[in-house]
Amino acid sequence: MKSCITISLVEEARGGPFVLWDGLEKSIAFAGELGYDAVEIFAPSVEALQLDSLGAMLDAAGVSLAALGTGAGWVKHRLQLADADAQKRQDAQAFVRTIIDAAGGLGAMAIIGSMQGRSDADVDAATARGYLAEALEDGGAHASQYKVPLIYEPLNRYETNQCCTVADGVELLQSLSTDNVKLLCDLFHMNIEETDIAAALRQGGKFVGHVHFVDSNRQPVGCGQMQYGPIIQALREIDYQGYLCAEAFPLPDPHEAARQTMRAYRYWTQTD
Ligand code: LER
Ligand code: MN
Repeated sequence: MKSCITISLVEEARGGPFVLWDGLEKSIAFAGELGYDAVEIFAPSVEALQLDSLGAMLDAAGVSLAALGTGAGWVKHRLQLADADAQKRQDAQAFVRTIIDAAGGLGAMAIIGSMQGRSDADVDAATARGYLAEALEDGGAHASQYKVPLIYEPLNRYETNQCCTVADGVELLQSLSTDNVKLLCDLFHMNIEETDIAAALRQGGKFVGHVHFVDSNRQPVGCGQMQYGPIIQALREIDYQGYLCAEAFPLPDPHEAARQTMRAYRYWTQTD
């Protein structure tokens, strides 16, 4: 399992669960200094990614790009994939495609989390789920040209009513014709929704494509009450070889949160 850390470039997301906030170049360099294998970037738009120099920044720091989040489509542009309005759904899908293209060009995955939207008074549950499935079909097929999966993240009940558990996510992915969509298992959401996190990961099996590595209270690993032994054991059993990516509040500060996660990552994966 490889290490990864989140970088946010989205000012509107201040206070959110992203570790590094100090701009692309400094954040990537710092991730490299600490020995992280990769970064996951949350950007307001493709323009903010400085694609003409991002590859060089990553190379200089010796880190890979694991993934790009699409959440700014919702947080900043108020677009989501299950919107009642067909034009807005189309704009949301177009935004997702720009992120898939940017990520794919660097061999990285795009993540659909908050962009999945929710059912409400205007869109019933089956319709919202159908819109999401269409978007995942489209995005999964689009991502395949880059030989990377599209990543879909079940979220806790306070953030979506689409899929809140790994089992829900697996059911949704199994209903698709593409097999190029995988699940993001965020331990924070799982701690709220799952009966048994390790059992859920085992059930996720080959569908598990990315992990947000965080403690029960969304603080860095080791700062809450999550029991990591059974979780790491389950990930080993399903032969998970992807990233354990720190998506946590930058507490007590971004640098210490990054150091704490790296200490915890080394402790839990030392026999890998
Ligand atoms: C949101 O709660 C989350 O977990 C992120 O990964 C953003 O999509
Ligand atoms: Mn997450």
